[in-house]
Amino acid sequence: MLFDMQERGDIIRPRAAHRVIAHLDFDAFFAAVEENRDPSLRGKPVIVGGGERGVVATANYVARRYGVHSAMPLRSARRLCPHGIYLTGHHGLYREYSQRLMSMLGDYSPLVEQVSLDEAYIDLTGTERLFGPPVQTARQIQQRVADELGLTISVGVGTNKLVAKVASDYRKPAGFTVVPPDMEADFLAPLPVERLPGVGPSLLERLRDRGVMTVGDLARVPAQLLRLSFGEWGELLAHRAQGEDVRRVVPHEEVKSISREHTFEEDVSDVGVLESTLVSLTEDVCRRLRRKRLEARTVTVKIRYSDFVTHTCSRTLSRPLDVDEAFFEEVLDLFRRGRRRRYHLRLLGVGLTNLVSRSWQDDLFDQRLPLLRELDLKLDAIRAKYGVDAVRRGAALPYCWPASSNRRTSESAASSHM
Ligand code: DCP
Ligand code: CA
Ligand code: CA
Repeated sequence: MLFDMQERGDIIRPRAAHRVIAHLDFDAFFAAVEENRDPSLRGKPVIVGGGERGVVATANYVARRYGVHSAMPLRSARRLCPHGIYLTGHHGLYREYSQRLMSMLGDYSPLVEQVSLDEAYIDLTGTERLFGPPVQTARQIQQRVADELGLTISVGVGTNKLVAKVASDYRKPAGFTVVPPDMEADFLAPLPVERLPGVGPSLLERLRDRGVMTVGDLARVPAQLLRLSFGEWGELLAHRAQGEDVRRVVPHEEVKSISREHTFEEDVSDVGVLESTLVSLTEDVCRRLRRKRLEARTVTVKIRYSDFVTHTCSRTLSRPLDVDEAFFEEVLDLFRRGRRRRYHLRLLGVGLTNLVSRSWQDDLFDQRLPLLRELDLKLDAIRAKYGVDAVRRGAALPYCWPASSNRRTSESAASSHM
């Protein structure tokens, strides 16, 4: 099989002309960690999910044979697999494994980009002199993960992120798929078009209406036509169908805090104005939190009175979150309790600290969170397109921002990468 090149570890030779990028993804991540924690689970169907009304976060491969899959209501899972072992999970432990993978990857290249708790890209271009052929290095990493973490990952290697990502999903679990240079389009062509990242259900439906089933079908549609149908995204799609992707592997700085403050042009005492300002500030920091794929546990409100006396008060949530709604109440409550003097206010600030990469395990705990997040992400998308003032929640309305000069944004970062 062309792309199943287990034995041809040297197939990608780094030349200046192309990059070597690997994408790594843990197999059945939460369930696999649970099996490590309790080896007696091995070989049995294991389902990690929460509460009686919750959904499946993941199922191990044994449980998947019964048709159990992520995001399925637990009730349906129990019907399909009544003798399965149902666990609510150990999220701190998942983070620990995730961090151990990331720090291991840091041994091989400074260009490591964590995409979610269980996956990352690593750019191995130019590492040949230190570690030998990059494909073999990717193989070694897979072996080290098995030896040191006791977990399997699936790995895809290619000349860009898109191809590496699709390749890591090509064979699972414990897959190792290499797409040689100039074979990108051939590799993708026979795959169902929804394997391309970014092709979700609604786009898929529109593509199918036009007879596009595989990536190859898509590659044959003139770019012009795709642009007409899907705008800028259509153009991108045309490139993706050819296996082209110029995105770089960008290591995240380890952001320590995200904050924003607002200095009033004239000191303010009106509670409506103060609270709507806090709502706007909260929306702003949460949007930046989501953009960085982070969640925060601690929220801080800063209050500066007209005489420059400044107070800050903080609260730490029982678990990290990233939805606006979760922080509104905390911020307003902190403000109401923290404002102890009768002076007018000169400045308000909202900050988030105790940041961790997001896991989005919320459905396990709270049925409302996915809906709130969907709303937040839609607002984020509208703001990215039309500007931050394009939409505002009612709560943020009574007060409109004046010129942006008196808003200050800050992010403090540590120098090390994740
Ligand atoms: N996850 C979740 N809810 C979802 C999807 C995923 O909580 N709807 C969590 C549980 C997974 C982890 O994120 O273990 C990683 O997600 P993946 O999509 O990579 O799925 P798995 O690692 O579980 O399985 P695979 O072997 O298919 O990668
Ligand atoms: Ca995975
Ligand atoms: Ca994943």
